Amino acid sequence: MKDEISREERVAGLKGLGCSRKRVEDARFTQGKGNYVDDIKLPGMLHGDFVRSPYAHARIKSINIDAAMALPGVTAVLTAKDLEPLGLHWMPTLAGDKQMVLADGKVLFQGQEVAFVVASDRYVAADAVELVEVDYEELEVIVDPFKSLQSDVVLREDLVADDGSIPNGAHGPRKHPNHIFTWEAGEEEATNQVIDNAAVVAEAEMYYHRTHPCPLETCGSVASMDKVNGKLTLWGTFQAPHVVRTVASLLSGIEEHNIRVVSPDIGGGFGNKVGVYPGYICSIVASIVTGVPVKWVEDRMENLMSTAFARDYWMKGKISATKEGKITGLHCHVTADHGAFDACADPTKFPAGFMNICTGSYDIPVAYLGVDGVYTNKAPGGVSYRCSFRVTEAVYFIERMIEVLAIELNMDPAELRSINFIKKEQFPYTAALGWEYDSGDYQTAWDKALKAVDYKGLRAEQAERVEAFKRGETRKVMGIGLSFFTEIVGAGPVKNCDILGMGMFDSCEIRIHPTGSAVARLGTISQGQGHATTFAQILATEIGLSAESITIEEGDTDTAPYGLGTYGSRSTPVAGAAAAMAGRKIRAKAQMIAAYLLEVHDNDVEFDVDRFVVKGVPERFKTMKEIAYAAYNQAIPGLEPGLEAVSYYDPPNMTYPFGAYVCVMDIDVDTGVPEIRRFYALDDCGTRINPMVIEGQIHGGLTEALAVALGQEIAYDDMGNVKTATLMDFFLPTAWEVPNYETDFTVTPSPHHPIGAKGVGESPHVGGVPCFSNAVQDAFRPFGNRHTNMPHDHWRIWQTANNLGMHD
Ligand code: MCN
Ligand code: CUM
Repeated sequence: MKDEISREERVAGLKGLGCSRKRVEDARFTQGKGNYVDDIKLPGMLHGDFVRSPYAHARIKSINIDAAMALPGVTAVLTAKDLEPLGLHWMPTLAGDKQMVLADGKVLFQGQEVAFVVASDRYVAADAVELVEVDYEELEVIVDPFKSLQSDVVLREDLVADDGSIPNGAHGPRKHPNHIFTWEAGEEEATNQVIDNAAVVAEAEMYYHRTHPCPLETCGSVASMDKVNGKLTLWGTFQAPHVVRTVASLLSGIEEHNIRVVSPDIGGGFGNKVGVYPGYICSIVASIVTGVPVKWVEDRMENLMSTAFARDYWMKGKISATKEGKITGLHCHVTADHGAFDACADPTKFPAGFMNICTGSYDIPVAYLGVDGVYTNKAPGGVSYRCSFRVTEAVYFIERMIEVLAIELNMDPAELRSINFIKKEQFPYTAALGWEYDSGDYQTAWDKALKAVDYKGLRAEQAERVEAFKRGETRKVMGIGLSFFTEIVGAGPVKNCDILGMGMFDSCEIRIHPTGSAVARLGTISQGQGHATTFAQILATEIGLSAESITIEEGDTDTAPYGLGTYGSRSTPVAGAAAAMAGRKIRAKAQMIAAYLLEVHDNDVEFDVDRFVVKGVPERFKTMKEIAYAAYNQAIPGLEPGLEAVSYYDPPNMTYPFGAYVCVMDIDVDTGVPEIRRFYALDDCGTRINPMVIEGQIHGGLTEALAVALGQEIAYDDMGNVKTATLMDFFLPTAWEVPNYETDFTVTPSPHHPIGAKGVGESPHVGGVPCFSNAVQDAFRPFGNRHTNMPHDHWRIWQTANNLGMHD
């Protein structure tokens, strides 16, 4: 047979790895054809709404639901008393703690769920919420974790024994009734010794404030209990639908095959939709009680006040070095504010997530990390916002410590980084705090970044600007923010990563249809990352069918293979690997079919783009389309009909993407307004699947980093009132604040991933926050600044200038 198109054209036709293929899901989203939880409307469906606590800490003396029940349209009002007989008034959290589903005797944070009203529509439910009378007795509020550890006020009375002793928590001994855990990594004594004897030591205390990802779509669920066949269907904004199914089964006693969990389209997750919320449980219980479907969708204020936050880490560091700037040791202690319940979604062995990646990109011989988790009167949670399990905190910490050390050494911070990078030939590299970094080439990336922005030129300009400022010729100072980050993404492996005992592998199942198109299902779930586009690209290259003819499905537990979901940028490292491995199984069978059809031995054919070719005889081949047809329609001796494969992939290690970011900023010292002149981001995520999707991920993550560094915060007053529960007060950047991002890349494949890909979704946030913050701090460095806390909003920046005497 003669080939009518060139090999190049055949490769391009696949739209496989490396292709900036347009996102297939956008045709739906841009035309209003997405299907979100709130779009689900079932016959007879009722609507739930919560009575929430106005107080951050109070005892509940009584709840009177009579007036609410009397309102026409109200079907039920659930309180903890109604859930108790079912054993559902408390639920386990993903961190091994337990959490009230509805307030049981007391409330522990403002916005806590107290009662669940079920009514004929959302408006009636909201009216009825106002009619529920709750009698509160206010208690002393604690919003400061340091005070919490000193206080006589016991927040979690359920965690103190009758004799006053303090039982162990899920992560070992607790020092105080309000203490959750102590977690340590590294060698404290050896580290202290090095630091005590070092030529140069820099110290810093920093607060990484509480933030919230605030996705466009808030959290919600629709539960439908079909009492006739005993089946529960639950639609919801779940980043891990299979985990929700297993947890729902364990909690309710309904057998797992009788529960179907569906994550439909999700309007942004950013970790906010990993946790299990009382609303999900209440919608299920209400559907079981009423016998009809029940929907619960929170509003914006509820989302900001009560669902998973990020950060709230108080970090204290010491870093030591030789006079020449070679780092010798690092000590870090964190006081971690977890709010009222420990509801982080960290793997069981890591109550402080992967904070022990805090040695960063540097070859630090000895280090120690200690983390104390503490209860306060704030909303629970802790893993959200492109964090990959506290890596954002870790990278912020080390990138600030480097800057502070550079000040101490009177050295250029770019040079200090270069001196200390883990070198290319040191990979795989085992860090002092335990992780084995898979691959990296930091110096090459760093040099490329510094050259791209003309770093030397920028420093010269900055020095001139300082002089001009001192001469009174300008009121603007200039900051050059640097950050170099190493990420750790792709949890598992199962042997050391699980959530509530559920091992962190992932999966892909492929079914090739007779005409050579396919459907592939995975255990992950896109919330905007473009999986329908990019997973098809991985498969296209592996199996030789165009991405255009491969449908990707995720999120329906009745059809998708079991997997642990999408967070911690684990989809590409884990499910992406499963996709490649399943694709290879397809190819192995296709090879046997091709050999039979071509009447040669299996080993005499080889794969070439979209076909199997007889070795050395390129005109003799069978395309994958022909092979697919034959798989179903031709009797092949010794082979079953059909062409399907499944892979459950337990990764041997995590992947370690990295990047080099530079931000150039001008700051008006009289108004405190920063102006971002330039932002350059170089990312290395190994093999790149879709450069355009990667760029989109980076733009989004950088914008969220800008938000967090420059103003976004969940702030509380001393009474535990959330001061930033509306978008009037909570800073969400728009096109107005966002600069033009310049993106760049290097490619250092992961040696253990089947296609060499690392994750990228969280990188821009992880590396972006320290970069923006360092830019602000660097602008004030020539005037004596060492460290100021984020968020660097206009007022705080103005104060920094004022404290440094720049308004005199
Ligand atoms: N990608 C690629 N090449 C690589 C790595 C990734 O083309 N080498 C592509 C992937 O194919 C995928 C996207 O980039 O389409 C992100 O992949 P990955 O880094 O594996 O991250 P996940 O898909 O697991 O997404 C999770 C990550 C997290 S944890 C948060 S938080 C976050 C983020 O993704 N939430 C998001 N980005 C988001 N983007 C949107 N639009 N919405 C969210 O809620
Ligand atoms: Cu930690 S936010 Mo993302 O992992 O869904």
